[in-house]
Amino acid sequence: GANLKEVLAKQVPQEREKMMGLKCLHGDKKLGDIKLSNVMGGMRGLMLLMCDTSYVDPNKGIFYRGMTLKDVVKDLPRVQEGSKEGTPEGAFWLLTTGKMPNKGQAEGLTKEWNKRGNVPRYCQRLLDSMDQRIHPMAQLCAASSCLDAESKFVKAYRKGVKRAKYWEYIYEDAMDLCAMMPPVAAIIYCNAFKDGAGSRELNPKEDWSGNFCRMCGYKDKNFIDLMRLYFVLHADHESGNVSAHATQLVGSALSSPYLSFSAGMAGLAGPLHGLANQEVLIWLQEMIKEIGDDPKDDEIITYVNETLKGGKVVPGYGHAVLRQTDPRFELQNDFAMKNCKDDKNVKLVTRLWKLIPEILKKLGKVANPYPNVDAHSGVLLQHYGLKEMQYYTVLFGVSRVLGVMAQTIWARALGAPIERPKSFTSDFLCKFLQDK
Ligand code: FCX
Repeated sequence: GANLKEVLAKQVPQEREKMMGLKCLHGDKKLGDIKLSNVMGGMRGLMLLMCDTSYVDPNKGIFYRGMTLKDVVKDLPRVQEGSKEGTPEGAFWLLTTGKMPNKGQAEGLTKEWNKRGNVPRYCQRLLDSMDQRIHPMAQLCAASSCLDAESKFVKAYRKGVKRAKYWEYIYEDAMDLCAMMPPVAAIIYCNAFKDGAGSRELNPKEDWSGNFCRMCGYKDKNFIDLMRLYFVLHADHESGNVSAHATQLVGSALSSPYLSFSAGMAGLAGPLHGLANQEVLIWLQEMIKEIGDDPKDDEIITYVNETLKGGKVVPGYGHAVLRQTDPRFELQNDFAMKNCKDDKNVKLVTRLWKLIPEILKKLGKVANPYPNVDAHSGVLLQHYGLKEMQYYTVLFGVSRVLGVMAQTIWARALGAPIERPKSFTSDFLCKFLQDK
């Protein structure tokens, strides 16, 4: 079928049955032990969540529905004439259905989003009224939460729709939100950096990424391909990372997808999560200011050590789950090698990749000394002229909507309950553990 909702409607009963079976068969079995150090350590390492859209292998990186990102990037249908990269719309199809779309299916989604993507006037007015001291990520949160007024789920819920049908309305909201994301993000960009100039109309002949780039004032075909790749790579990373988990947590209260996405974006805005791509570039530029854009290895090593001595982390390095170079870093590096390998910053990033892990290893405490997704994206964006780094996390958010909405559709389809872990006072835990 060419229609995503029809495909999902067939899968939902099968998946519900599968989940019921799983619970009946294994519901009482243990998944592990909880130590106090887990509880005090951000719940690392515990088998706590179920997520079918993607899985992070510590060494091989992220899998979308069982496929490595390298295969996803290779196999996604090329929809737009002349484009060398597959579309994020196709990645959304894959994340929701579990199957790689054919060209017609991917194209169908592009067309549908072009129809759904008009941003209501009140949301445009809200964005236009924003003081420019408000960070673009805070603007994105405000825009997506005000769009709650569009929610078809909220209306259906008020009318008393049956629980088994929730997902159908959540699906509509998720599709609308995905569709509106490029124009919302483009308005934020143009207001912040182009004095509000720029088109706010979607062109039905262009895809999601093409429309976004044009609305922001970018026409270079290679740049649009970079954005297609970028949006595919940043879409999903399991459900335990801060942005995905915040989205799921808030969604579990049956808040609309607009509100739960806004919560997710508030998390993405943090410096240890999505803001790292901005931090990487600031750090890189400060380094260049101090030691030039063609420094010797020694100078780089000294600079990195100074960052560490200052009690700061090296942005773009390390990961809570990954224990190898992030394939999302490598795929961006492949793109750079094909399209702009002589760019000075690109060369510097490649050199840092060789030097920084050795320095971090020597600290003896960094679980993953290798680069993550954020170590590369900034220099590529700079190369194509998108230099406003305060904006970079918004790009991450535009992409992340795909993964977290795919997860949200399934969470409601499978009736995931409201999340409510129990907490205890430290005194209680102290007493409780004394006798163990
Ligand atoms: N530079 C310096 N020290 C680092 C480090 C880095 N890049 N990464 C980890 N460490 C330190 C930690 O600060 C911690 O030190 P402490 O015990 O003195 O507090 C120690 O190593 C152990 O931390 P670790 O278990 O390796 O890492 P965590 O799971 O706690 O944290 C993040 C993971 C990603 C938060 C951490 O590596 C970091 O701060 N990296 C830099 C910021 C960054 O790039 N974030 C983006 C991550 C990702 F891609 C995303 O979510 O968007």
